Amino acid sequence: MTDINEADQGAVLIGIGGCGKSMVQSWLPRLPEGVRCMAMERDKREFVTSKLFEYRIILTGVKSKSSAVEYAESVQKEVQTSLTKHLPTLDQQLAGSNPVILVAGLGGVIGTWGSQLLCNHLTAREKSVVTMLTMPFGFERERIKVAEAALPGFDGAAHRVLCFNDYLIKHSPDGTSMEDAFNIMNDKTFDLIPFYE
Ligand SMILES: Nc1nc2c(ncn2[C@@H]2O[C@H](COP(=O)(O)OP(=O)(O)OP(=O)(O)O)[C@@H](O)[C@H]2O)c(=O)[nH]1
Ligand SMILES: [Mg+2]
Repeated sequence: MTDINEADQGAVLIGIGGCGKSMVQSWLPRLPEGVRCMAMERDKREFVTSKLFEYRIILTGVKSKSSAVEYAESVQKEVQTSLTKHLPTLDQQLAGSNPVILVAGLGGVIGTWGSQLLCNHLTAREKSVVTMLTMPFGFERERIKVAEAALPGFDGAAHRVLCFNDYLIKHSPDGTSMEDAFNIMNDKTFDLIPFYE
């Protein structure tokens, strides 16, 4: 069996949930050679094109849509149950890759709990984990509560980057559509990616 820390095959980016996936997608044209991209979502239909990611984890068992903080524990369990089935294959996919960069927006279900569970799983296996997390907008009050509740659960990561949508949005001129604004914001975060741990 392959030792998951055996060889150094370079960085892997894993876009988790809607925000994580969009960010990784927006960086694709600028990625250094050899960086691999993967993604995790709740549903196949969440991928406009699957070809962008060389490996996808589909958490089909996750039905919960709520990101209210009072349901956090049960939602987290639901994600854990679904994710556990994928871990042996994922570990093989990540064999020799270093660092593993988890990219997610906090406040929703998959991005928050999927990235946290993966962070803890990989850290326990002594992988070098980088988290690139984005805080929701201030007006997304319930999501901010979930994000704040989740943050301490990422303590195991070797390197952490925390972005704030309230700051990222300042890069978009007034009147920009939401879609364009996200594209500009996501593009701006490229320079923050620590490819080498
Ligand atoms: N910067 C940026 N932020 C985003 C983007 N998409 C969503 N967000 C932010 O990220 C937060 C989480 O949203 P998603 O990533 O869509 O949530 P999710 O993890 O897919 O959650 P579920 O759909 O509930 O499973 C949102 O509340 C937004 O603040 C994006 O493309 N760029
Ligand atoms: Mg989503």
